[in-house]
Amino acid sequence: MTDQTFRHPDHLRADFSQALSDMYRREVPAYGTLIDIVGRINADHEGIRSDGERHGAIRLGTAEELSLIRRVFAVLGLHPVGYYDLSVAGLPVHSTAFRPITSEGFNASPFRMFTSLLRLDMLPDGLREIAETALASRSILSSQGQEILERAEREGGLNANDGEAFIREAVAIFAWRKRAHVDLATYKALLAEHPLIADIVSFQGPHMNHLTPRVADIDAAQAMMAAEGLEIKDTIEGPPRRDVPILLRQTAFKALTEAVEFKTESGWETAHHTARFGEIEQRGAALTPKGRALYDTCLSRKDFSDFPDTTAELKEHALAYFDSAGKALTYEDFLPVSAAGIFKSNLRDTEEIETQAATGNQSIFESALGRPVLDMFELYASAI
Ligand code: OOG
Ligand code: NI
Repeated sequence: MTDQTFRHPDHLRADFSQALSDMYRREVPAYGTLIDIVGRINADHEGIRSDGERHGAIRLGTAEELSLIRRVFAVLGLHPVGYYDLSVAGLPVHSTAFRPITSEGFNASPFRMFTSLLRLDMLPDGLREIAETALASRSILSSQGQEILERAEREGGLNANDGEAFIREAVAIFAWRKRAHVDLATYKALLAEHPLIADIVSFQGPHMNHLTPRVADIDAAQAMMAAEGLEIKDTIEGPPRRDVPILLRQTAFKALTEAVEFKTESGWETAHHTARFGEIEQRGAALTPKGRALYDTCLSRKDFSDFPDTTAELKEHALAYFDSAGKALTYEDFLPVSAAGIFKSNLRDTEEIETQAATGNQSIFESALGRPVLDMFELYASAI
C-alpha cells in the first residue's frame, strides 16, 4: 500500500531550493563565498532569513520545455507571474517569474525562478533550423521524473518518498554538464549570432544560470564582495539607495569561464564557455501602477529626486501597497530593465549585438507556457 499523505508543495519547494543551492555551491565555489558574505550581513538585520531567501534564473529552448517546466514547478507551488519582454533590449528571449502567490507560501519558502524562453523567431534563417534540430534532440527531464510528475498531476500531490525522488530529478534538470550537446563549429556559429543563443542551445539541459540570495544591505554586500576578491559588476541595477527601499536592487559577480568538451570525429576537444555567476538582491516596497509609472519615468531620466522617500508620502500618494497594519508589501517580482542589465553584464562586451528588430509577444509566450501568466498588480492588490 502506498502512503497517501501528501507533502505540502511549500515544503517540496523548500527542499528543492535547498538542494539547488547545495548543487550550485558545489558547481560554482564563488557562490559559496557570496552566501557567506550575505549571511554575515543579514545576521545584523532582523526580518531576513539567510537560509531560504533566494531566486534562480534559467533559460529554456522550446515551447515544449517551457510547458514541461511549468508543470514541474506547479508541483512545487511555483506559478508564472508577469511577462518580461527582453527583445526591447536586443536580447532574443522573453520571460516570466515562477513564484509563490500567497504570503503563507512566501513565509514557508520564498524561492522563485526567473525563466526565459529563447525567441527562435529572432534567429536568422539557417541558424534557426540548426538551433531547432539541436533542441529537438534533447530531453530535459528523466523518465523517472516524468513518471512522478504524471503521478503528482493524476493524484493531486506526492508522498514523502516520491517527493524526494521528484526533487532529485527536478534539480538534475538544472545541473551543469561539461560535455556539450553540439560540436564546436555549431557552438561558434551560435556564439557569433548571440552568446545567449549559444548558452541555451549547446548543452544537454538548461543549467542554472545564477542563484541569488537576498541581502539586507546591498551596498555593504557589494563592498564586501570586492574586499573578498570577487570581480563584480560596476553598477547596482534598480533604484538608488534610499531611506525607504522600493522594488528591487541587484548586482552580480562576473561569470566564470568554464571548460567545455565538444565532440569531434575522434574524441573530445576542450573550449571555454562564460555564462554562470552569482547575484545578490535587496527587496523593497511593492509599487502600485502609479508608483511604478513614476519609477519608470525617474529611471529613464536617471533622476529619482521626484520619488518621495518617506513612508507617509508613499502612502499619501498611493505609490506603494500597504497592508492593514500600515506595513508596505515587499516587491516579489523582477524589473525588465534591471533584468536586461543582469543578462548583459555577463555577455562578452556588447557593442549592441545586431538582432532582428522584434517586439514582445505575450500571447506566443503564453501559448508556449500552456496558460496565461498572472498579473502582479492584481496579486498585490488582493494581498492587502
Ligand atoms: C536572467 C536575468 C534576469 C534578474 O534577477 O533580474 C534575472 C538571466 O540572466 O537568465 O535573473
Ligand atoms: Ni537574477
